[in-house]
Amino acid sequence: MKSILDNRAALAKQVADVAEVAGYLWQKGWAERNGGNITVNVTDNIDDDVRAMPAISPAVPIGVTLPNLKGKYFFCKGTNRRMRDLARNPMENGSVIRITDDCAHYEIIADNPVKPTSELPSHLAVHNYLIGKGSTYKASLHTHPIELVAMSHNPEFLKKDVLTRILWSMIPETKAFAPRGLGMVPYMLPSSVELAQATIKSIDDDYDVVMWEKHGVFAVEEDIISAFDQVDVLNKSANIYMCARSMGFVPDGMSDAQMREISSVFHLPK
Ligand code: 2HA
Ligand code: ZN
Repeated sequence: MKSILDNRAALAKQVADVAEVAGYLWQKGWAERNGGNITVNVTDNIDDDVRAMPAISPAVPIGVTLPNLKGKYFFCKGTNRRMRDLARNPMENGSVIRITDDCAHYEIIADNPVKPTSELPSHLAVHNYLIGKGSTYKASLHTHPIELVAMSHNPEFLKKDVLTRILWSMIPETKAFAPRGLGMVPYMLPSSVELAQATIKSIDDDYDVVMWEKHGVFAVEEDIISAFDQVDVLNKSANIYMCARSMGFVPDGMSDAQMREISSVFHLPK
C-alpha cells in the first residue's frame, strides 16, 4: 500500500520513533487499553508534494483557535487506539493531520482516516504555545506511569517541588536527565480545556514534564524519544523510592550538597 512515508526518510524516522516509544509504553505497563497519547510536529519534514495532497477527511473543529498552528502538520495517535497497536502499525493507528488556515480545524492527510487522540486540544494548545515561544520542541507525550501516578495520590507530594526534590535525590542521573523536575497540575477532567491551560502554565513555569494528579504525566521535548526518556528517569526514581518504602524505611536521598554538585558539574538550570 502507498504511504506518505514512502521516499520521505526524515518523516518516516519521526513516525518510527513514535512506534518505538509506543512499544516501550505498553511494555512498561503505562498504556492500558487506549491509555496515553502522542503528537509530533512533523512540519519540518513536509514537502510541497504533501502540501498539495487533498485531505482524506472533512475539516473537524479543534474546539479552540490556535494562531501559531496555521498550515502545521502533526503525526497523532488515533483516538481509542492502543499503544501496542501503534507500535506495530503506526499508520493504521495514527495519522498525519494539517491545521487549516483558520487555525481552528484540522483535516486528516494520510494514510488512513484515523481520528486523532481525545487529548488533541491539550496537545495542540501545547504545540501552539511552544511555537509561540520559539521553542525547538516538537514532541508531546501523555502516559500513565504507574509509580509516578501512585505518588500523586499523596497530597504532601503535590506541594510545589516536593516530589521533584525526592525524585532528584534518589539517583544522580535523575537531576542530570530530567533537569527541570516535575510540574504539578491538580486533578482536572481528562481532555478538558482547563487541563490544557493548566498544563501550559506549568510548562511555562519551566517544566518539561508535568504530573496530572491521579491520572498521568504530560511531557514535551525535542523529539519523542527524549520526551519518553525524561518520563522514564523520573519514574525510575519513583520506583526506587517505593522499593525503599516497601523494604520498611524512608530513603535518605542524596544530600542538598550532593545535588548542588550535580547541578554545577552538569550546568543544570535549577
Ligand atoms: O487517550 O489517556 O487521558 C487516553 C488518555 C486520555
Ligand atoms: Zn490519560
